[in-house]
Amino acid sequence: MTNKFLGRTTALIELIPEEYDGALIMSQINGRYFTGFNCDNGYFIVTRNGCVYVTDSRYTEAAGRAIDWCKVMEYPAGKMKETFGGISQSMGLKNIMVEADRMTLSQYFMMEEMLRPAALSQTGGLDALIESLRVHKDSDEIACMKAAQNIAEQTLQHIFGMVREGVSEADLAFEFEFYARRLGAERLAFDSIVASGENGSMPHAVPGQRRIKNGDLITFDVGCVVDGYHSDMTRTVAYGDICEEQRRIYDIVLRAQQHAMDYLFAGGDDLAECDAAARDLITAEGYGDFFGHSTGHGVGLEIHEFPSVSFRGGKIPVNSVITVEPGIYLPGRYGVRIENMLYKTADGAVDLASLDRELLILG
Ligand SMILES: [Mn+2]
Repeated sequence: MTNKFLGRTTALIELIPEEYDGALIMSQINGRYFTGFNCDNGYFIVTRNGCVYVTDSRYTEAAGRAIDWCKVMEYPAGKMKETFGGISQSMGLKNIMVEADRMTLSQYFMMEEMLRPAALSQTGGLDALIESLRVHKDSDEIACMKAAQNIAEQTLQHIFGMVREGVSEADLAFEFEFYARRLGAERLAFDSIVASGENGSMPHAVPGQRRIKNGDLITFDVGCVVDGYHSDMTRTVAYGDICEEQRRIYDIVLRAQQHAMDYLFAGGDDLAECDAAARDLITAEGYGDFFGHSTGHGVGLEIHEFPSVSFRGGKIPVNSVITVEPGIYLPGRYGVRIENMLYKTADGAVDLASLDRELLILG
């Protein structure tokens, strides 16, 4: 069996420009991606002449077991500088790339001091190289995201059964977390959004004490995490008697989402065209001013990752996972958003969501 983490690390080394010996990866997310080990204090030094993973005594044993294809070292308390200085010298490091997007200035100065005499890169570049690898999901990653999505769907159906007059947004959000974790979610992908009635016009409303009442549209934006991988889904449902315009904007959003998804199913691979497929339909129906955000985003080890489905454009990478989530938000009144997560294949796309999208009227 080939080790996929060694494979990812090797792929990164091949992307690193010649003027650098290698890279220092110290963010938890990227460390996990390249080693499979989830640690909040790991320093993965990747070079053409070998790799070393450095951590402290809390994690040495577990790291040694998890990363058996690379040298694992412990820096003793108070001996960080000696340890990293020794590594830098023995590996002959001169110029190292760092994760400019993911480190603080203090961390930069600290590592510059620790790894002397090696220099750390002062411009970005490593982040984009890592992004270009992470964006292509393998079958294990897809399986995790599908599992997370399945838990979210089962849980949301359970929540739909709880919607009645007087129940608060906060109650529904809390029950979502409780139920999802009991079904095996390691955690939620983000704080659930439950936005009812006039709160629905705020795309990222925080669930509060507002209670469900007749005539509400209720937007649920929820996700779970399985083995580090996130799911993301939004459904808007109605409670009781809704008006003609509420039905109308629901129908427009659903058609806009379907239009963008059909673009992907048919093999479309441009981010701006995908965004426009949803946006132009909403604009043509007269609600363009009420759809302010981009149509979607990449999902994976993080809930929002490369690429962005927006006017900025660019190719949609094969094997990436992106969301399609148009919405219409009428300030002070109500809002609708519908979101599915899709897997982009070589000649089309696979919908990773299976929960119904027809308007569900509860109560
Ligand atoms: Mn989303």
